[in-house]
Amino acid sequence: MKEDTIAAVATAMGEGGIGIIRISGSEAKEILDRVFATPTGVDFEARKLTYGHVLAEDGGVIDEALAVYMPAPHTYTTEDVVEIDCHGSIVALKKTLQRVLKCGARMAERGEFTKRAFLNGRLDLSQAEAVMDMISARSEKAYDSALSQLGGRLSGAVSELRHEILDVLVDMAVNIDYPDEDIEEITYEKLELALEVIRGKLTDLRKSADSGRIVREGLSVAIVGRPNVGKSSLMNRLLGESRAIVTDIAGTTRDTIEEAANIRGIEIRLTDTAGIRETEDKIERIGIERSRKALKEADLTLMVIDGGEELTEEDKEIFSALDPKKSLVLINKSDKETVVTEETVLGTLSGVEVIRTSMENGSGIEELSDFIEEKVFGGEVRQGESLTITNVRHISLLDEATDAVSDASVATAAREPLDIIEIDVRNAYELLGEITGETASDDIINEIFKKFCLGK
Ligand SMILES: Nc1nc2c(ncn2[C@@H]2O[C@H](COP(=O)(O)OP(=O)(O)OP(=O)(O)O)[C@@H](O)[C@H]2O)c(=O)[nH]1
Ligand SMILES: [Mg+2]
Repeated sequence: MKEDTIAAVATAMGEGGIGIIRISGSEAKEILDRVFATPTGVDFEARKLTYGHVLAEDGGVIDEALAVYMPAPHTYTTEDVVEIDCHGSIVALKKTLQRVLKCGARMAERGEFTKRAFLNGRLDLSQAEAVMDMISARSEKAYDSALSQLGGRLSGAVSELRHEILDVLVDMAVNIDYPDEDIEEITYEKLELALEVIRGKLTDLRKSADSGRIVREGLSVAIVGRPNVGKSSLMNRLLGESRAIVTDIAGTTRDTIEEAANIRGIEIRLTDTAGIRETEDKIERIGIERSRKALKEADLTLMVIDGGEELTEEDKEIFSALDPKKSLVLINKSDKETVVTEETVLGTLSGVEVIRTSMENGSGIEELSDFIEEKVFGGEVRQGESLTITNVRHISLLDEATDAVSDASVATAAREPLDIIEIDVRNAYELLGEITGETASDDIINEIFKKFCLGK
C-alpha cells in the first residue's frame, strides 16, 4: 500500500532561530518543487542544503529559507523526506505549512514520522519509544538511558531472551509431536534448567527498572531533623544557592520547601522540612506534620543532627521513624568540636550509614553525593554501560513474562503435560515480543505513538 505524504512543524512552536517543516512520503520532492524556489532555478542535490524562498500561491515570498531533499531509503522514516528551515517565526511556519498542505501533503498525526520508521522496520517499538524519552529527558542519566535504548540495547537483550525461549518451544514441540517415555523425562529435566536460566535473566533485566524509575522521575530526598541542626543550610548547599532561610533561631523553617537539584547527573526532588519537635505553636505544628509526611514518602531520607550536642529525645524519636536502608545520617557542624560519634548514632539506629559534614565549609558533600549515586545505581553497575529500563510499559511486560516463566517452572516440576506448559512458555515469548513490537497489536502501537509530540 502506498502511504500518503505527511507534513508537520518539527520544531517547538515559539520564537526561535529557525523552525523546521518536515515532509515525508513519495510526493515530498514534488511538493518541495512546488513551494520552494531556488534563485537560479537549479534542481535540489540530494542531502544538500539549498538556499531559496518559500513562495505563496501567487508567487509572493513567504520566507527566505534553506531546504534539503533526502531520498528514500536512508532517511528517518525510510521514505523520501524533505525539510525546510524557515525563520523561527510562528507566522512563517504556519504559512509554509499551509502551502505544503495545499500542495498535496496531509497534516501528520502525533508521532507519525517515528511510527513510519517503525512500520517500515527501521526502528523497533522500544527504539521508537526511546526517541520520545530522549526528547523529554530532563537529566543526563535519563537521556543516556534513552540513548542506549535507541541504540538497541534493550531490543538486543529482549531478542536474546526470545531466542532462548524459542529454542525451548522447539524442543517441546518435538516431544509433543513424537512423545516417547524416555525422551520425555530428559525433556522435563532440561526444561527445568532452561526455564531457570531464562527466569534469572528476566529478573536481572527487571532489577534495572527500579533505578530506571528514579532516572525517569527523579529521586525524592527529604531532609529531616530537629530544629537548628542545619537542614536548610544543607538544602542551600545542594542547590548551590540561598534558597531556604537560614538563621540561628530554632524553628526557622515553617513549611516544607521542594526544589529540583541534580547530583552526579541524577535528578533529585529535594525537600527541606520544618525541624521536628514538640511545640504549642499552631502553624509550626502543621509544618511538622508535613515534615513527617515528607519523611514517610521519600525514596531517601537525609537525617541531620548537630554534632556539637548530645543526642536529644527529639533526635531519638526521629531515628525511630527512619528506615536504615534508605537513610543517611549526617553528623553536621563538624567544623566545630563534636561530641556525637558514629558509634553513638549506630547505637541508636543500627545498620544506617553515617557521615560527618559541615555546611560551613562544605565537607562531607562529596560523600553524600557518593551515597546517593550508590543508592540509585546499586554500586555494581558501571555507568553508561548499564541497561536501565525506564519505561513503565516495558516493566509491566517484563513482570508478566517473568510470571509466565515461573508458572511454566512450577508446572514442569509437577510434571504436567508438555502442551500445558507450552502455553505459559509461548505466552512469555509473546509478551517479550510486545516490548520490541513484534507481537504488539495495532491498538497498543497506536496508543504509544499518540503520546508523541507533533512533528516527531
Ligand atoms: N558551625 C556550623 N554552623 C552551622 C552548620 N550548619 C548550619 N549551621 C548554623 O546553624 C544554624 C541553623 O541552621 P539552619 O540551616 O537554619 O537549620 P535548620 O535545621 O534548617 O533549622 P530549622 O529550620 O529551624 O529547623 C544557622 O545559624 C547556621 O548558620 C555547620 O555545619 N557548622
Ligand atoms: Mg530550616
